[in-house]
Amino acid sequence: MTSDLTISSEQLRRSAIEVLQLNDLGTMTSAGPNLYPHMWSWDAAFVAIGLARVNVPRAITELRTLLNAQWSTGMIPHIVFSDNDEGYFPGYDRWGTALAAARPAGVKSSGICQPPVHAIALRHIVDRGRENGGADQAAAEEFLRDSFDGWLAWHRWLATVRDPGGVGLIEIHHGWESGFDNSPRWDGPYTAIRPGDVEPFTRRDILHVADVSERPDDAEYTKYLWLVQQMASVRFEDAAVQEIVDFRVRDVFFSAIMAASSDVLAGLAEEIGRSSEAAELRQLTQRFRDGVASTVDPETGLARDYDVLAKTWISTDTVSGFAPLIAGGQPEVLDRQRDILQGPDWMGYPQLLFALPPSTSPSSPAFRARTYWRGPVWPFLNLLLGWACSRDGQAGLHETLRSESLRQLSDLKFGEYYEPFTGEPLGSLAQAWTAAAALEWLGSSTAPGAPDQGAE
Ligand code: 2M8
Repeated sequence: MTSDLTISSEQLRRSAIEVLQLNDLGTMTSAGPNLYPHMWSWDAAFVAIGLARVNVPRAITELRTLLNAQWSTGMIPHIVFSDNDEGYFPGYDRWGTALAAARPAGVKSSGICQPPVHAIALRHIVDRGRENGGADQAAAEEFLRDSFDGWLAWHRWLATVRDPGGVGLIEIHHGWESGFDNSPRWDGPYTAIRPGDVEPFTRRDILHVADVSERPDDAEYTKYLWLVQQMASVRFEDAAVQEIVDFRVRDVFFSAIMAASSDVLAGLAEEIGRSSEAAELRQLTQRFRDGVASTVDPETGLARDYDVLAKTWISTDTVSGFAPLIAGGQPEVLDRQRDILQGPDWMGYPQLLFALPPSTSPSSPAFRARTYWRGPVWPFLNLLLGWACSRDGQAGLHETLRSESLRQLSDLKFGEYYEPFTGEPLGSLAQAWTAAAALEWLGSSTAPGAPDQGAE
């Protein structure tokens, strides 16, 4: 248990709630107070999980706002813009989505997507609603019935448009779609990109971090914007984007979330009597589990991405290699992965301040302790891993992730990401999904009736 938590769980809970309030824009939560003044798709799902611990109706509002931005194709965009036009680049105008035929009227969004964690968030909302009973239960169950077709359309769009060949792996068209923006996973595909003329730009992200070297550099941003420009040139029309875009990668971690979320959505479908959709979603679960398993390198035991344009596997020592643990599936693959995860290259790396997996293994030459997706620890990912452990009955690993996460988060800074050796919070402080992760960890005990986590 977390005997060395230096603050009480009540203090942590209160501070986490304050961070969500600070980011609360009314009907959406900004991903971070300065750096990210809009709603991000997978951040919103984690935020909803945290909110469901304290305010079920507000958690519902979060997902409803996101779903209102769903395109007519079924795609859920990765950013829903708030009215703050100043704070973030690229903003709505630069995206060029105003000309996209599939974008819903009256909503400002980007034109790409992020991993589909949303059904998992919906499950949490329904569960919290039922625990609370009364109005919370009624609202959560009504939201499940009302929103189900939207989530189903989202999964169907991913399964058809982003995996047309049915290989069980989702194709992404921008590193931003993975959520692991500048991970070493994408070095190969980005190195191959030769941007054409990119309109001049002024970045805002570097105004909001203490050390600009933590963020991607201008050359990387030029490529990011080139891809946006390419997609805008065909008005974000799905088939045309796939024809022209310079980044086409089968993302194993995205695919694992697709498998896990489809499974959860299938369970929810059964609860509301949608049995044929439940069967369809179970098939998707199997397809994407198999797809993820097919990428595992027999030598390293880690899952890999696939570069469609270069026709090569992408092998990196990044946390995405543990995609099978998220997807679920074959016990022998998962057992081996859990051993590797807890071994000396990952959670057992001797210099780690907390036994939590860095985004890149410190044993890898690609590891950078302070650079964004190249090494720091990301708290929301640990929550996702912990959730998968609970699903699979892995109480021991769940408890390690939980107690170590609570120790990490007891600095009350709610960093976007953390330096693995010193525990320094980096990037945006008061990051919404980090606060949400704290709330969920505090609320989710593997041992029913376990004592309060504070040591005071
Ligand atoms: C980061 O990505 C955005 C672009 O989408 C950025 O750097 O501007 C990533 O960490 C992503 O995973 C996350 O959803 C987003 C907001 O927290 O920030």
